[in-house]
Amino acid sequence: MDFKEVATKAALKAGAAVREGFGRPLSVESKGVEGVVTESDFLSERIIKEEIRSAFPGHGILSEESPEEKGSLTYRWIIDPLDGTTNYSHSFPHFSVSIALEEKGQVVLGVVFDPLRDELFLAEAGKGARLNGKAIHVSRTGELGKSLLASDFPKDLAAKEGGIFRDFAALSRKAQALRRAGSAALELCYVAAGRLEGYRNPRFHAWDAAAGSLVLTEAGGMITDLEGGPFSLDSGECLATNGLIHERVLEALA
Ligand code: 2AM
Ligand code: CA
Repeated sequence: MDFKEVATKAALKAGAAVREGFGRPLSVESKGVEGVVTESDFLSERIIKEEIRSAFPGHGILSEESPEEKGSLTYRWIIDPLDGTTNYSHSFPHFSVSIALEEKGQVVLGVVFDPLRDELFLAEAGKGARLNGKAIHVSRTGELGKSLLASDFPKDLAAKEGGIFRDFAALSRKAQALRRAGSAALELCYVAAGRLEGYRNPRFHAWDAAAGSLVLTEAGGMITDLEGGPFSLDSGECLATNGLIHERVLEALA
């Protein structure tokens, strides 16, 4: 099997397990400022890692719920076994499984699966982005006032920095509407699919955005840091849009 097949199989299998646990009583543990974790996070991670290890035993793996496994210098998988765990733990139906593959530090494959809606977003570098096999593209809306935006941010940042809410209020006033939906990977794919015009996140981990950022750029979207500078998974912040409203968002927050 090739990279894409393994990633897809792993996402579908892990997603099915996550869906199985949805709405059932689960043990929910606190990770402090990092939010919560459930049995489904660990189960999903085990399933994905097993699929990857059996196909590509030498590859490196960075996954949210376990220490990084250093492997080949060329290939590293970046996994969020359950993105949107807070939603999940409340039976709020918005979460995903996210799997990306880096080759020499560049994300070359991204798969984000929403098991409740049976939506699989997939992108390969240079080959476009697809939702359940059909090509997707960002929206053509150029006006902030007609844009649906989303923003996620962790609770500890909200407690410490008043700026987060000032930005949130400014975007709420200028956009058609603003959501705080809770799954960074899925929100990036929604910008890619034209369901949102933009998404802003002042702090994420590499696993939240690795797959979604490739789906977004392959669908014609733009992603930068919060000031409009170059985006990287290590920078831990992003503004992702359809490209047309990017400057408008930066101006609205200047
Ligand atoms: P998670 O569900 O995998 O924890 C929600 O605000 C989004 O931010 C989700 O993608 C969530 O991922 C992520 N997230 C939650 N807490 C975070 C933290 N402390 N730092 C960075 N990202 C976080
Ligand atoms: Ca997670």
